[in-house]
Amino acid sequence: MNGAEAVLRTLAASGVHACFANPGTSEMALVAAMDEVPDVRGVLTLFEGVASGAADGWGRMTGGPAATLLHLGPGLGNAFANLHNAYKARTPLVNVVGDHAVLHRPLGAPLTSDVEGVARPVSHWVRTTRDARTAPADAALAVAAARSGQIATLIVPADAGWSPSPGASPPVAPAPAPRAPEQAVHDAVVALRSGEPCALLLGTPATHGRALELAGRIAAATGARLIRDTFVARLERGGDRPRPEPLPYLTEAAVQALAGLAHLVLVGTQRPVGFFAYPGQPSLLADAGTEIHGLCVPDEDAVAALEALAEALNAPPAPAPEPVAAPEVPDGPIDAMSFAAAVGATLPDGAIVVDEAVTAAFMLPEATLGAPEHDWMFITGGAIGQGLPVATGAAIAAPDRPVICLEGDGSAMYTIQSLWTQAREGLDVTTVILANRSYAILALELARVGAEGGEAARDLLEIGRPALDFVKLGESMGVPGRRVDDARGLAAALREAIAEPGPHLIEAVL
Ligand SMILES: Cc1ncc(C[n+]2csc(CCOP(=O)(O)OP(=O)(O)O)c2C)c(N)n1
Repeated sequence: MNGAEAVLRTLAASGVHACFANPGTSEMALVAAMDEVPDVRGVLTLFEGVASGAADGWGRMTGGPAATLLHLGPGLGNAFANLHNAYKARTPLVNVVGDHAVLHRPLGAPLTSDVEGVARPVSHWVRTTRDARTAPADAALAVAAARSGQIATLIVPADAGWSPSPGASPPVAPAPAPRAPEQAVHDAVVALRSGEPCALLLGTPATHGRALELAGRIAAATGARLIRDTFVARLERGGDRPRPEPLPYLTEAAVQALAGLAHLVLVGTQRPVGFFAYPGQPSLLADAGTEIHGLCVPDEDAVAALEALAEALNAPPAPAPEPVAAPEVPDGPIDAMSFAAAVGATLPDGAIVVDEAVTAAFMLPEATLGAPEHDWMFITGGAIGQGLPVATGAAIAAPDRPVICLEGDGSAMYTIQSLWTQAREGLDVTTVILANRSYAILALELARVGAEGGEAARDLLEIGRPALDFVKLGESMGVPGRRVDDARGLAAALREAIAEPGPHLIEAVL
């Protein structure tokens, strides 16, 4: 067995069952090993940003890592933006990046670069393995690092792949998440019992599963407000689940939402900070007079901290929230309001929603409040081009659930190649492209930062010249599509696309 096969066998033995790949010559031994290790499903992507985003989507849905297979520094660099989103999401993910053979690397061949340097800002764990003997042991360590919510990047020189290896390494147990200090639980109890206005602010580790349920119980028992970070990796919603209020994206709205709180208890997150700085606006969003209590930081065990808090407060199960009727879809054109109504009226049970709708997303949380149980995934690191790839990875991870990707037209064009992978793999993804033919959010931001733009500035913010034809783009990659320009037509198209298996595209003209 060579080093490449030993690495792949180690990944499989450690529970890595998908590899989103865009390989090159230095990864050929790893490519060849795919035939020997059918437990790892190789999925070809036509751009590395699709591979990294798809691995993010997989990790968000399964809680375990997928791998990417990338080609030296340039391939890893192409994957960077969506690795950044995955890094912020704390998604478990293993990058396997090929490099030149050890003796070839110093010779200045064209693809030589500082691969570790490219990896570092988007990796918690980076290692260049030495040879075919160390490669499988390093692969096991990479998976263990990933399993504790990290991005692990393993760089494999080509000769470590093609040389003989003693074989696969056994899995390495991940380090358990550290427990929040008892004092932090005690401080939160005192704050929540103070009778003063309190809120729990939930970050990614607390917006699904047992943690969300416990947070709902604690809020119901104490009267504290339940708020969530604006963009979390995975929010479980719908049915009888707790309904944390979203912290608004706009600084002034977020400041208003947090105003008047005496105590803010942070659960798996940091103190709230504006997405950007704006002249004359604060960067820190909570009132200066609000006492901030860190129950647990993102690395710590949020479930254990919330269990301890719920027990100390003797919090009973939370009552089911009031039912909310599905919205009526109005007659007329598609705008943020009617788009949200069409989504709210059609969202099926068990859906996975990937939200990169940008300015069209503002009304979605309210319009989908009464929907059946579903997951909602946000753009965690603000780097656009994540929606289509994350939807692709989520669909592979959860093949029995409908995936609905709500996608701005500008954002879609970063990683539109995802559609090809969706068609090739036969994935059940319905993509709605919000075709407003502009970078609308940037037109808003231009004014908000106090910049004055004329015609030349506006020209950099509109994408209608020439007009993009998403139906044709989809069809060229094997995804059937249709164009709609009214809200009821959108709702009908959504129903049809969701009912029919396989990928579909709807170009919704705003
Ligand atoms: C990787 C990356 N490049 C650029 C940006 C800046 N940016 C933020 S939103 C945006 C345009 C989004 O356009 P679209 O998806 O059409 O949504 P709209 O604003 O029109 O609602 C851009 C270019 C970014 N956030 N990330």
